[in-house]
Amino acid sequence: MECKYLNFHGLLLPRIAHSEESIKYFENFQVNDDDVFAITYPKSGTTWMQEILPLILNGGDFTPVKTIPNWDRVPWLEETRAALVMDKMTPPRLMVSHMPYEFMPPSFFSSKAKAIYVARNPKDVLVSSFFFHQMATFLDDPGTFDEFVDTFLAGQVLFGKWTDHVKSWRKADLGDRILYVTYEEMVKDLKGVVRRFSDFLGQKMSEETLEQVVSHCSFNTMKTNAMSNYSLVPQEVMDTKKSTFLRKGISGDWKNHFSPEQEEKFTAAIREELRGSNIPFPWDEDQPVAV
Ligand code: PPS
Repeated sequence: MECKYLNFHGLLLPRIAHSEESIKYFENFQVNDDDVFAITYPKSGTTWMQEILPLILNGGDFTPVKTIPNWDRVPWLEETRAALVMDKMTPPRLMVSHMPYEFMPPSFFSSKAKAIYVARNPKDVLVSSFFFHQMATFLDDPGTFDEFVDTFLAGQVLFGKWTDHVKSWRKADLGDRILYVTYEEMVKDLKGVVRRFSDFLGQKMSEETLEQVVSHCSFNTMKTNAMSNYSLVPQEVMDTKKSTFLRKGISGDWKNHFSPEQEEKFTAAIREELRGSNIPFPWDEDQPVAV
């Protein structure tokens, strides 16, 4: 059986959306100073950013988010669709990427392009990914939850280890070109975060537009937007009987899935890998440890 993944420097990339050519396109891409990137480890809020960013940059025009699928509206730079839609985009171009920092195209580093890095509690990332692996027929079966905890910790998942991704982007030398935010902050105070995004991107937004954007980007509204909820994808590719893409949209769902033993093992492994990196571990309010 053909392997479902492409191996890029040890990272697993699903073949359904990546190819040797798409990676070449990514590596040779000429980044412009006014380009805007949302960077995420998979299952950390990518689709959410694909909804929010166009609305901020176009002053609250809802046409694109209601008429263009998320993967063409704000494409993944490393995916095959990028080469097809990028030329048609009007500046500022909006992109997402799951790539670790060191693999970004050389022109990214010399440009003034801005990046927003969204991180999510890795335990919730794992849960979201587990259900995604069950429904996405282009990914390997995740096995049992216990097995998937090990697979995740070993980095045998899409785009490698969560800790490597977070570390690579946290030590990024981009000064005020980068903004760090967490999925949890977005869940707690979407309005405040959207305001931070618009300030960071130098966009003015009226209170009325801000309210409309926040309402449109709520989980329940996005779930009904066919341009963002993956209902355009055939059932044979994403089996919605097993799980939906916009599944729960909450923080802390891990508590419904991790056993105490799995949680202990997982947290110990993540902390060990983040040790000395000075990255705060802000998710567990009962364990507010900076490692
Ligand atoms: S992917 O496959 O990497 O593009 O997935 P990604 O979009 O990064 O992550 C999917 C999870 O993000 C949740 N999501 C949201 N949560 C809250 N509010 C809004 N508006 C929203 N939009 C997407 C989505 O439900 C997935 O998380 P889980 O925990 O599985 O529900």
